Amino acid sequence: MAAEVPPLRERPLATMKDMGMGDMDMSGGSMTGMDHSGMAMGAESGAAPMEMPAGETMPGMDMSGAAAPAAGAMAGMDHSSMGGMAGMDHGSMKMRDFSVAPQVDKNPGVQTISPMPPDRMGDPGQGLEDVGHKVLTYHDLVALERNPDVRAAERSLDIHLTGNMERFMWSFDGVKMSDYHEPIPFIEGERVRINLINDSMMSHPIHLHGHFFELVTGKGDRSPRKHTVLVQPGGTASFDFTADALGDWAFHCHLLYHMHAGMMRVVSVRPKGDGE
Ligand SMILES: [Cu+2]
Repeated sequence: MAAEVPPLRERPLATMKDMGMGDMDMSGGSMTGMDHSGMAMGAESGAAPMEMPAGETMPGMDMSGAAAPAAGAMAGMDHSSMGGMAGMDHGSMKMRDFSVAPQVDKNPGVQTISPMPPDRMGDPGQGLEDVGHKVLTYHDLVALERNPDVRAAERSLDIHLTGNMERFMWSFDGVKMSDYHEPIPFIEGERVRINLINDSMMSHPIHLHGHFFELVTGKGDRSPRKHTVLVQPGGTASFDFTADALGDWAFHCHLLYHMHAGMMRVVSVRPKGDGE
């Protein structure tokens, strides 16, 4: 049997939402006609070209427009099609404002900070917004069985997924694994909400070894259980987990070239009362 090769999908382009600029109405791809030419994203001088493909930006690509990162305002953007953001002061929206992410180390490895990252666990994913067929998201998942631990989280922890696409630098909270050896500590049995905040324009599938966790998607005691969650560009994903496996565990982006670049940390689950 033989069939025609189906046509390729349209090449997805990153949008304002992928830059963490809030939950705007992107229906119909209305942002694709925007004039990005004057928008400085972490560019010290001049404007880096902003219409980038959703795929990986690899070393060796033509990065002639790239400049050293610094706080960049979005002056010069054509805001005429940004209906969902009416009333906002677009002229002052910074794409590298560390005041919204105080824990993130300020260094050249952090190209952008998402100013208003929305929860994107219900989004279909880059390039799948307008494909004309049903696309499943994390919101469609329900656990078959009741979750083993349905306690509310005792504390929460924000972890920023940070990077610099032009320099191919990747990190958590602006610090790559090789520069920081302290593990993220947990006490045996504690239940913690982890909020992953993607400050980059790429998706990162974040993987925790040794544990399953429950995605926070409003499914109560039937929350979907995962060990890896995809955090979409400029957005957030949250999960609750019970630190029930003693020891040191890898915690990293599962795009292994991101992990190798430093987007990884050790999670250490310590016995109760140990050294406290
Ligand atoms: Cu990654």
